Amino acid sequence: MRSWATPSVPSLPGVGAIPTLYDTATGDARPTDVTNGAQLYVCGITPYDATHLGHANTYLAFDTLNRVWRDAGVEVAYAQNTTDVDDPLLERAAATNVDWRELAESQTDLFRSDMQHLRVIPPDHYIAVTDMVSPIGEAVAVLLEAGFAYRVETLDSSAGDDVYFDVDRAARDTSWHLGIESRLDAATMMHFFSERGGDPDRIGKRNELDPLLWRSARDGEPSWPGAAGSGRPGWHIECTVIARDHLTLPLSVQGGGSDLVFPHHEMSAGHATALTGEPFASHYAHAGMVAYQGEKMSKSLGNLVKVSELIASEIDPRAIRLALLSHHYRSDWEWFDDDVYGAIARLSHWAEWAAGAVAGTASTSLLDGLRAALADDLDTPAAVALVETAVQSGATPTTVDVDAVDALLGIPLR
Ligand code: 5CA
Ligand code: ZN
Repeated sequence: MRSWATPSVPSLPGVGAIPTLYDTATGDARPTDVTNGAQLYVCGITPYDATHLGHANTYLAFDTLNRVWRDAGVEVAYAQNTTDVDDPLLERAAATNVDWRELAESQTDLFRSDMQHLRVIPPDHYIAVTDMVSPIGEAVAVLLEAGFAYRVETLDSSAGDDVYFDVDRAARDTSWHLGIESRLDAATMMHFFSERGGDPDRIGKRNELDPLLWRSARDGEPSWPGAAGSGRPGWHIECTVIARDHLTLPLSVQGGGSDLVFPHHEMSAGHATALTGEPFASHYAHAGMVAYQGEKMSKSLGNLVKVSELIASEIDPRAIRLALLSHHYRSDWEWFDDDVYGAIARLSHWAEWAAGAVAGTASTSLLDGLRAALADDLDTPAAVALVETAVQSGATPTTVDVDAVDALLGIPLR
């Protein structure tokens, strides 16, 4: 599937350091593993109501990682999915009387345009689940054959069997187990599993936490013929197969917002290990949740501030980027409508400062400082503070200073 245009990224003198990154699975920050180049997978949107500032915040976190790796001379291979067939998308399409494909297409288009405005470097592989149904079905058949998956009868006599992943069998016969990535206790797992698309009460499952791999065809729902019967993919296996087929495993980083820690990333990792015998990723990285009006910004609650609406009201997208990067990617924080005006004022001071730049080719202390801050678990608030200090100092910048803000923070000032 097409992605979006690549922003220009100025080259900088010298090279930055390989970034350290906090890993949810171990609870510590350590250097990212780029033995096979950087292999980055970031979970994409479910395209039914895009793009709100929470989404943007998550994609900017991984865009910063991408920029820091590139600045360190690392080759980056980046894949992202769109969950363009799933229950919430189908429900929204039905509720608004729109064809689900049209809904997915229009919202994916909006997302592309928002990402381009925000100067996010596009993934090399931008992959729709509907384009991967066949390999996903084959992977489900492989898991059935190997005994990591089992069929569960549906009450609907017109439908075939659904297929579930056997978490206990995987824990017994592979290096994966529940908790390996999330480190959550059983009660918390159960809570998130129910809240985030799981079905603990489904009769016939071996373990309440076994996740759906393949949903057999139902009347009125989209389905495809497949190696495990006619149906459509479950949520977690889509990301496993898209990552496996477009990148080299283990991933350097499996990324997303913190609402994906469990069950999504834990189960995607379980499916991958059952399929390949290897761990899915070296790092599991998660961005914090952005709230609005006191609650997590979410499509289901509808408390959204959309990037496209801010841009339509003539807000400079660079100010949106600056407002978001002023928060640490791992913190949970709340958006207030005034935030963007602070960022607009700051951006205009920065642009005045940049307009006076004199030619420079050598590394500067601002460049060194930005590199150090960002290589330390993507500390963008520290990076923003360093630029602010340079601007406030009254000293004349060089073009290298200005290019550093563009290349590393994605904010062109000239
Ligand atoms: N399609 C799946 C992933 S395979 C999905 O979670 N889609 S989503 O549209 O719901 O979310 C897209 C990305 O935005 C995910 O990484 C999610 O963690 C992140 N996200 C969603 N809401 C917020 C929020 N309020 N703050 C920060 N990130 C968020
Ligand atoms: Zn995903």
